[in-house]
Amino acid sequence: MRTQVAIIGGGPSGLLLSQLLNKAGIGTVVLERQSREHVLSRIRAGVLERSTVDLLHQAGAGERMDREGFAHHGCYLSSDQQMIRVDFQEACGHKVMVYGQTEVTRDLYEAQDALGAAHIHGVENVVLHDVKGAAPYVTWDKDGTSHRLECDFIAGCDGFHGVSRRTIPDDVRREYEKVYPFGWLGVLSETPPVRDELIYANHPRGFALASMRNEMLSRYYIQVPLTDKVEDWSDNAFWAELKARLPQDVAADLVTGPSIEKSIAPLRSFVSEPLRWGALFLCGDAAHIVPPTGAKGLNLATSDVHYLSQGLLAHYNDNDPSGLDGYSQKALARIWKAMRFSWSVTTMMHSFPEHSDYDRQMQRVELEMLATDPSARKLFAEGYTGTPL
Ligand code: RFL
Ligand code: PHB
Repeated sequence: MRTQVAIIGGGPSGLLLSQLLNKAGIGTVVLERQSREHVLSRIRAGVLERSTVDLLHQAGAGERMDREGFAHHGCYLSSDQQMIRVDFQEACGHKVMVYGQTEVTRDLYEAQDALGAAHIHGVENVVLHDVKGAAPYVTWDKDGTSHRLECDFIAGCDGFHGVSRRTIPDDVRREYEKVYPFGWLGVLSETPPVRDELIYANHPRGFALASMRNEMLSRYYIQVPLTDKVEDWSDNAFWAELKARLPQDVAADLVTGPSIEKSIAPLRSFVSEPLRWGALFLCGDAAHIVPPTGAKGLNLATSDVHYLSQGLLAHYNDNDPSGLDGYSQKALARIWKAMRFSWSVTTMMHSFPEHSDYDRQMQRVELEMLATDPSARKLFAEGYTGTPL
């Protein structure tokens, strides 16, 4: 089997890349370890920056998002009982879209089906070969048979635990990592959201987030120690803890109900450089992880895909190597800015076991600046709505 671009991983990065390339007449094969149903059952991101919204339109996968997504013109940050609203529109002239990653993925799969793009699910033991040589190829096993795919390029879109990044030798790869001493316990429930905008809550008991998917689907998170297990948290215990961390007037309005999904995600910041090694290009979570506080992970994945697809188009259409040669540097410049934003919001909003009274004063003054200083709100709004591509 032969294709132009072999794509490892059929999450949002792999699907969007495949879609943008197929639309431009470039052949791809997506190799995904899980079934499509499994990929579509994962509950993850909820907030799309304008650049992601634009890219989904460009990919021909934005129609349902336009109908069913919700434009958000601001969000709240709460500090104990105080609610601080950052008006994105007023502070920087932009907005974000609330539309779940599950829906983005579903729309991309449907757009891929319409183009007849090639996907192989249930692949095991994926290995990347001759990545630095003239004839790269990928092998895998499926249903007890070995397969081989020859290609010009390989896109590593296989997430943090994938095989692509680890194919780059240790002496080439430089990794930067910060692991936070807590995780987020998330609950999805068929209840009306407590407010019509997101609330990021700083509270001495720990961080909480009130988010949503639509008028009858809420997504809430609370900070928990890394040692906690999902089974430790009954629905009742979750709702009681969430209420304790939200301002009292907000908590009084909270409608609770049975959870339809409950999971714990650890928080980390991670970057692996470079993003290119020979014919291999890393995109999305395969190359970097941000803590979810800034809502940046999916948005960084789509901006990587934008830069890579532009580079591949210039290569195939104009024989111009500059986009591919500059991919790593260009994508990393944007990635590091989003790293800073996600780290700073995470640091401002969470309870850290090692925090002193001094650190807590720093959090208080940062939140106070957001409440009182338009230039602080502008910086936050620009970071949240996203750096232009
Ligand atoms: P994914 O989604 O992990 O997809 C990678 C795919 O590769 C497959 N795979 C393999 N396939 C073949 N062979 C192998 N060896 C393979 N190994 C892995 C996997 O099965 C999978 O299908 O990475 P991708 O495509 O780069 O997308 C990244 C995003 O999923 C991620 O950044 C976001 O979900 C992060 N994130 C958020 N991002 C935002 O922009 N806004 C948000 O509001 C937001 N909230 C979140 C989040 C992530 C969260 N969790 C669970 C970590 C909230 C949470 C709780
Ligand atoms: C979500 O709705 O899942 C969500 C929203 C904003 C974040 C993280 C997660 O910062």
